[in-house]
Amino acid sequence: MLEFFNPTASSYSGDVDSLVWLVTILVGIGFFAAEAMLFWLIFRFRRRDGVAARYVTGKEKHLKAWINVPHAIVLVFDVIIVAAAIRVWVIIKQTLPPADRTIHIMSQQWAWTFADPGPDGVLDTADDIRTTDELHMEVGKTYHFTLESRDVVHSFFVPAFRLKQDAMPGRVYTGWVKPTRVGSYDIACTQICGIGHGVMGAKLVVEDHAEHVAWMQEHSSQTAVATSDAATAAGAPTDSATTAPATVPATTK
Ligand SMILES: [Cu+2]
Repeated sequence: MLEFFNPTASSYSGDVDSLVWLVTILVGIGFFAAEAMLFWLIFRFRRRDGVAARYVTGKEKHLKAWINVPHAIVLVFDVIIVAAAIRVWVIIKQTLPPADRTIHIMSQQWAWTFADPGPDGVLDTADDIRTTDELHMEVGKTYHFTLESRDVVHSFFVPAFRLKQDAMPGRVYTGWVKPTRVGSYDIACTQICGIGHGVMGAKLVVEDHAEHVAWMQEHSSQTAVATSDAATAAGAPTDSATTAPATVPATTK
């Protein structure tokens, strides 16, 4: 059903959804049990002629079960939720499966700049493809990403991947994702980062192998030409993706 509201497009998006369902079901059981008990007690101890109200402290031994049993149930639910959450946390944030490709993501007020390694599969080479506010990925490939911020705290959020990672200036984050469904998805910034925060969105295009190769060939040649032009004009070697995304020569927006 979560799929209905938000498509799932990564290898671990189903794990995140399962966790949301688990929390919803366990909290739902607790909610309905507590409400049912509340209404039953209201009915059971309603005012009746000839029955005097009693003051109950809860300290009586036979009444302590009303405190201890719900506590024990909530504790068991908590343990289940925490164990399931740790499992998903480890999958997404604490493991790094071998990468097919590595991309670089730079956030800044108020745009995303992406560097794809291009046909040679190696970042910081002449055929890198730099794009602004548009990221292309190949379905079924495992990607590592390095994420940075040039100015303030941003947060890289891809709802369809169920992936969110803050970007703090001065730190380089490494994460991974494996797109599993072809399509066009949203990328958003989810840390309020200034007046342009609301428009700091980008487009994610997950495409099959043939489409991705075509995209790479088209854009890596543009990048290579633009980069060599810029280098010739400046009389200097080109900067790397990680240190100078401001010199982004090609935009596919
Ligand atoms: Cu931002």
